[in-house]
Amino acid sequence: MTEWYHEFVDQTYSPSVDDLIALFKLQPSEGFSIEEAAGRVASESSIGTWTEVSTMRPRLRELMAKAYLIKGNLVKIAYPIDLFEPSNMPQILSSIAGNIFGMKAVRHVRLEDIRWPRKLLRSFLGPQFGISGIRKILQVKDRPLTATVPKPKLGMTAKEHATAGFEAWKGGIDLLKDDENLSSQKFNKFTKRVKLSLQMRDKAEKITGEKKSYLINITAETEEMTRRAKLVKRTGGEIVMIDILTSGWASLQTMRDVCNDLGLAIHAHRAFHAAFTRNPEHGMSMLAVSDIARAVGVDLLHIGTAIGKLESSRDEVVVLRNNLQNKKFQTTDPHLDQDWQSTRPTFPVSSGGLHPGLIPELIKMLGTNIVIQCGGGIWGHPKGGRAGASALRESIDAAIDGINLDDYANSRSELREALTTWGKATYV
Ligand code: CAP
Ligand code: MG
Repeated sequence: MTEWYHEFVDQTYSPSVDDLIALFKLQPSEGFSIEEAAGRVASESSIGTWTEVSTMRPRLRELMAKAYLIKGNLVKIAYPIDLFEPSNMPQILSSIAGNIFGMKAVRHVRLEDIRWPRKLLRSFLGPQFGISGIRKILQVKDRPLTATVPKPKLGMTAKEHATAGFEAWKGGIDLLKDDENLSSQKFNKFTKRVKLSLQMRDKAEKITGEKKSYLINITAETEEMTRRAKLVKRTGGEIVMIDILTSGWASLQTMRDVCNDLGLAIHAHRAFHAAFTRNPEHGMSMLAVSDIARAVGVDLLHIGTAIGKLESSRDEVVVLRNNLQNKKFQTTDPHLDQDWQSTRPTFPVSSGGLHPGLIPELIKMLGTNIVIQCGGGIWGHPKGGRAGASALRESIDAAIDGINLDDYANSRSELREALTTWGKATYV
């Protein structure tokens, strides 16, 4: 067997602005050095295979990826842009996040970060609305936006769902949200839910004098998603929700096009991400997922809480926020900076086990340019969803004004009851 993996390692190479850069964490299998592992990954993810081939031509050398930096277990690989088909995310990922995860020579492979070259980034649409577009829909300039998923997450009828939305909107919630596994089951049909909920939305807007919206889960096979998006538009909705990872990147790209024509924003739920983001040694990081999601063009994306019910570190959540919000994402080496150029920002959504008692800590960590989603933290309020929604808004007001939550709760019974129910403790 003639191997040429070493030819994919060149630590003297200095990447061109047109290269796509990927940062990997590699753990070589027994008997392999990190250089050998890096060469194999660079080879398999660009043009190589397990042996030299007679069809290799000198001109093809230009397309070889280069592992150009190796630091401990971290490896940076530069990919010539011509390896990739513009605006084809599945093709790009089949290269840099494809066969490599199963290579015998590498025990663990984790794609930590991606830097898009400008030309490739520009081939994707990016978010249509971005943070400012979503704020414009709701006419809320500065404070965090609020969202709620009615719970129990499945089983409510369309009417019960719409009524819950009405209560939450009246209590001060901006965005009603479907749960990730609510689509069009027999107990709660999509069309009926959308119609009833948006009627209630209009009523709530009249009563409160505030703009309200609804994150409507259209997740299904792609043509059905298109039909559902059209129905949302006809019925007066502004934002559709897609479970982007169970649906897949190709269908997200299709829906991004469809939503462009319809003028609808996309809320991205990341259910399934932990199957490949949770193991710190293998799979793909949530940061890489956020790189892909912002490029393709989601307007809102879940980033976690660090202090709620689901696993994520503070560092990770803050880095995700920065990567979604900023025009220039700057980070510490060996992670990769990204100039997002004209790609609009994506609204970071913090969700999962949140309740009013956690809001000051959350805002301290993430600031106010976020969406805060509370499901159980609203529907578990002893006085119901409307009171729960008011308690959430009160906790946000207190946090923004820097007022102690307990002091603020003295004259606000909804907040006081929320604090009595859940305290201010982090979920364990
Ligand atoms: C939150 C939630 C979301 C999670 C997803 C749920 O409900 O609706 O799906 O936040 O995780 O069903 O768990 P609660 P992430 O507010 O009742 O916890 O945001 O990390 O992607
Ligand atoms: Mg959910």
